[in-house]
Amino acid sequence: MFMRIDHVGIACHDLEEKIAFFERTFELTVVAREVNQEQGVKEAMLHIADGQGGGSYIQLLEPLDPDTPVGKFLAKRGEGVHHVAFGVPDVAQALETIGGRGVRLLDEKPRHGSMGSSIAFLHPKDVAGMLTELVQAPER
Ligand code: CMX
Ligand code: CO
Repeated sequence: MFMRIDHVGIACHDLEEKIAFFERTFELTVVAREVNQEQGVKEAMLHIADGQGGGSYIQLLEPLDPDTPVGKFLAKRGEGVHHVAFGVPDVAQALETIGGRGVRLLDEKPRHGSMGSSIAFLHPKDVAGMLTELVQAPER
């Protein structure tokens, strides 16, 4: 069902500072920067590699507001890994299948994600404490 790891999302206080750190330390390149009002974040995608089914990335996330998922996470836990995103061929279908197996869905329907993707989240308490995102690449 999962094709690959699409990205690892990292919560940070200062997006520009963390972009500079990942660029100089790991020689990664920013391929997209976006503000996603619906998710309450300012974000950057840093490319790692290309594989079957699409690329893999580090997603750096700065909250737009303290009262957002990433803002609350930072206040509670500080900077660090916020979620892991799996690439799937069809998010709506994956939600139906995974929801049917008793995992709470944070999104009943796919939403807009980075670089034109469709995304949806699964409750971390039902996935071994890991906030899980499903990502479907945009139609080419
Ligand atoms: N990873 C693991 N556990 C998490 C978590 C995370 N990122 N965020 C919250 N939790 C845990 C908390 O530690 C808490 O556990 P305890 O009760 O044991 O302390 C529990 O989940 C509830 O957390 P909360 O702080 O009360 O927060 P909420 O329940 O209000 O929200 C969540 C948590 C996961 C439902 C919410 O963050 C959410 O809907 N996330 C999905 C959307 C999102 O994260 N968007 C930003 C990324 C966008 C993108 O990738 O494009
Ligand atoms: Co993400």
